[in-house]
Amino acid sequence: MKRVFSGVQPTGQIHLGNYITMKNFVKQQEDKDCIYCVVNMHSITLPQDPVILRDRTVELAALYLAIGIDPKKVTLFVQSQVSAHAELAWILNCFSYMGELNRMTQFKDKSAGKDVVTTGLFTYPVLMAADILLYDTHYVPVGNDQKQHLELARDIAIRFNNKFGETFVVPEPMIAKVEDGARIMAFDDPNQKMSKSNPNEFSKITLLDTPSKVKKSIMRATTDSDMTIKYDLINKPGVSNLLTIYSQFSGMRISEIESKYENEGYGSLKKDLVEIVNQELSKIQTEYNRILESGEVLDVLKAGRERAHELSTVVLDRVKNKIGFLTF
Ligand code: LTN
Repeated sequence: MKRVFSGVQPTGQIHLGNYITMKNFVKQQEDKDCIYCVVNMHSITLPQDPVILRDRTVELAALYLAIGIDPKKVTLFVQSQVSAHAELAWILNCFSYMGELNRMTQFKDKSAGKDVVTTGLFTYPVLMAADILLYDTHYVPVGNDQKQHLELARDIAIRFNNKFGETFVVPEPMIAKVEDGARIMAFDDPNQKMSKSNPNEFSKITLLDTPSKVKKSIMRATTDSDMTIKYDLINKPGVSNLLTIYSQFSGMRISEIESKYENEGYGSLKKDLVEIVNQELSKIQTEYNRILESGEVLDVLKAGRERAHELSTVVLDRVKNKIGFLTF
């Protein structure tokens, strides 16, 4: 079975864009060996409140389960609980170049204008490479923003393999298509991606939002004055965004939705979308609360950590042998 690895940071709330990506994680569990990781070690590359970080770590795991990740099929665990990640990251740091890390656009963006920039932020992509390479990963579902990091992970793997012989599986990206909801845009500005860091609360919907917040966000969403309900990313980005979300939540094809609303205005599309989104969020929220209250999320994380530990030890020992570290 092909192996998939992906990580999500336990910072900020999960919005619809993240959710649609995570729904794709649920699909993968049917025919691939999926390893999903709460990457809290990546989160501390920027300052975090310890109490909030700990809560968010468990909450993100509960949310994974609430949206349909099946712990019998998937390995779900917390990065900091498997020390092989830190160990391999250190080793790979010694095979990564300042020059290539300096070219990472995310680093340039996140460090721009800061007085203090930690080396953790700088070597963040090396830790991500370690995450992926530790599990002989074949595929990594990534958005556009992470493509460059995955490319670096491949470069490091190839470089190491060339020097020491076949050690790492070289991972391939799995890039979602725009029609599959890869680019969910902000409600207040459909030319910008929906983002955790956007300060306008109505720019996004998060999975734990109330029905009235969902309603306000969608009803206020920026559209255009042309009034026809048509998917056209260039001329009608706002309406196209609503159609993409509608399609992802209803399972209907975009063309079907266009015909359904042929003689209708934006108001009725939006009203129905509010209903559809609220129905699904309400199911997720009920499940989420049940999972957190029952404490089952902690059992899942313990089992996940065991399996992740077993798998990663094999690869880490392989690496240690190659570079001349003792493994007994
Ligand atoms: N950098 C990623 C999170 C991440 C990740 C990974 C994704 C950390 N390690 C390994 C895929 C594979 C992000 O911020 N989206």
